[in-house]
Amino acid sequence: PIYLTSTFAFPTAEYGAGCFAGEEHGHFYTRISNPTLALLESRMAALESGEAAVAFSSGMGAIAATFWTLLRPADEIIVSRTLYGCTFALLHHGIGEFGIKVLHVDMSNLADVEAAITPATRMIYFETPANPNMQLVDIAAISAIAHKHDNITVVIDNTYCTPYLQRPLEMGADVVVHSATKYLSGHSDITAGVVVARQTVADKIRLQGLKDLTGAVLSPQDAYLLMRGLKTLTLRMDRHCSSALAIAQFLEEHPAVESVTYPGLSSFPQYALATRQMKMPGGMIAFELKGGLDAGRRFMNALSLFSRAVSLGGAESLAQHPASMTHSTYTREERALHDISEGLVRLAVGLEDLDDLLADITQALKTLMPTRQGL
Ligand code: 4LM
Repeated sequence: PIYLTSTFAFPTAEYGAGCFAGEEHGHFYTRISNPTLALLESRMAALESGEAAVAFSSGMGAIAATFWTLLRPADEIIVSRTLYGCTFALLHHGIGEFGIKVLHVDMSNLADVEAAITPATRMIYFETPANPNMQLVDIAAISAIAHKHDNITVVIDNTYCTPYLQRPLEMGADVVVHSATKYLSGHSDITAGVVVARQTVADKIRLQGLKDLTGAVLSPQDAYLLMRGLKTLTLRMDRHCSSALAIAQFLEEHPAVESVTYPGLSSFPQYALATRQMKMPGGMIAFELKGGLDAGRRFMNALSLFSRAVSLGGAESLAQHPASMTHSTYTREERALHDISEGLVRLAVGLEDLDDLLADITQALKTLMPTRQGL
């Protein structure tokens, strides 16, 4: 059932007081808990092999609540080099301005991560694969380094993979965050976020990060849609992955294409890690055309089945330009420093017929090829 209520009646005044004192465990206000959200949370905890989960109204709500709950001024957070644009903005224009030191490290070099840890380090945070350049981070290796120290929480944004492809808690991470707006819900019809963690950590994130600091509670109606999406997660991910692999292979062979970055290609620099850590290579492709940004824009404008749109994980295939869209929160200089090329085009491969997708890409690439007179 969808419990469309913001508040719950107390049978007695004493019971209500007990709820607020933490002595009673019933639902009493939906910003703290709701039966529909509780069902979603128990399913997400099970899928990620975690003890407990907390649902949010967006991925950014989940990430912000996690940072604000687990970090304090003078703490240090080590993050990977490339992150989703709004996570980067939250770090640099949000928590970084409140006295928390943010340190970006190339996590493919484990010694650099080790060297960056100080007594003030409280969190290591990364996406793998990273949005938008697909760089991977070795979850087990980084978790092992972090846990040689007291008090460092390893937090992983598992949006690109979902627990079907990668389960960070089983590899030693402490907390998983999701934009459930993407593959988990799967239909581009809601925004949602989820945090999965140990019970004590999840309780803290619920009572501080969700209840007091962000108030970013998911609507029960959207929790229902998210649970409906979860029922087809594996079927959808199988299709996203098989189509993305075929498209990546096709792009790699095409004369108009400069480079393709996709974890399922043997040319992918971290192919061995991808095979070890991910069940399948996912539905996201980053690629560059010969002719860079200008060619990328012409390609995007020529697409007709792919939509020009940000986001990912829905049924519809999307193409976007990170430097001017999702990662325009970085300055041009910051993008150069963080390995986000100006010419990169990002594809979120959807569920349409593969031949139709390949035909659309083929005709769009054709517009970039030099035409010979008379042909
Ligand atoms: C996009 N991404 O890339 P909400 N973590 C990751 C993400 O890709 C996103 C979020 C968190 C895109 C949105 C426009 C790895 C979002 C943030 O959008 O707040 O649910 O999640 O196109």
